[in-house]
Amino acid sequence: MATSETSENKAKQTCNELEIQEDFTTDIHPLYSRIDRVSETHNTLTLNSSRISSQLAHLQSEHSSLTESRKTLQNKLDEDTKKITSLQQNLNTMTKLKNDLSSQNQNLQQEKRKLQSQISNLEDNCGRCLPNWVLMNNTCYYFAVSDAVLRKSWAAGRQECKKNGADLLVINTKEEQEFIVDTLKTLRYNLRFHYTNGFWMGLKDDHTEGTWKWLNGTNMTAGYWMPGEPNDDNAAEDCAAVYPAAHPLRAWNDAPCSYPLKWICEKEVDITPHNPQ
Ligand code: 2F8
Ligand code: CA
Repeated sequence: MATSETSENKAKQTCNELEIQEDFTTDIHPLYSRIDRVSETHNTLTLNSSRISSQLAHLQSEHSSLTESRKTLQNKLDEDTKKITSLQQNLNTMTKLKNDLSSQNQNLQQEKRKLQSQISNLEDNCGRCLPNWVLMNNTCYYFAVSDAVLRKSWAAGRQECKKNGADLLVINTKEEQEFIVDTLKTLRYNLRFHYTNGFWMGLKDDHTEGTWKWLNGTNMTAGYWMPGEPNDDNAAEDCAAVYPAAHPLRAWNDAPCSYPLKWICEKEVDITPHNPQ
């Protein structure tokens, strides 16, 4: 009996153990499976994290390299901008210099033409006229063309002529009129026509309006007036002036005697033999 009880107990114990094993497969095994999945996920995340870290390091390195490049380029840009500004300033200076030189060149060319004309006058005059005076048919003429000579009234212009033993211009012939206007135009080069660019002559109508008399007392017969002149503008124009007009035979105007203009003097050639030392 005792033996059979023992066998029965053993069988019961075996049954209990089997029941425990059955519980293990249903409760413990899923936990292990979850642990595996978590572990797998952990591994994946670790791998990703290390990849991201590596990419981040790469990007940081690229960023600092690009920042460095940007700094270098910015410095280069600043330097180039400075150079461009300096070149622009140089260009402006050079352009101004070029313009100044060009204007100086023009002035020198003009001066050269004047000097050449004076030399040829001197050569032609053979010393018979004063320097800067022009000889024509035994008469010396002075044209106050120089910019250094200020415009004056008719009376003051006449005084200047008298200082040199001359008087204001008297025109006796058509040829003399043409010579005067041509010479004016030659001497004044690019001088355009303007009422301020007139030259007083020795011709007035201050005694009787409309009766024009030369300084030598003769009445004017042939007049080379511009169209519409003389018009005694404002009833105040009693002195005559000649202008570098396009048409040499239409070149006179009457103007107020007090108006400031240039003037032309004339003087007979001194027939005393010239005896240079
Ligand atoms: O229009 C002709 C007129 O022009 C000028 O006056 C506006 C002249 N004046 C001087 O030369 C001072 C006039 O003489 C001339 O008739
Ligand atoms: Ca007039």
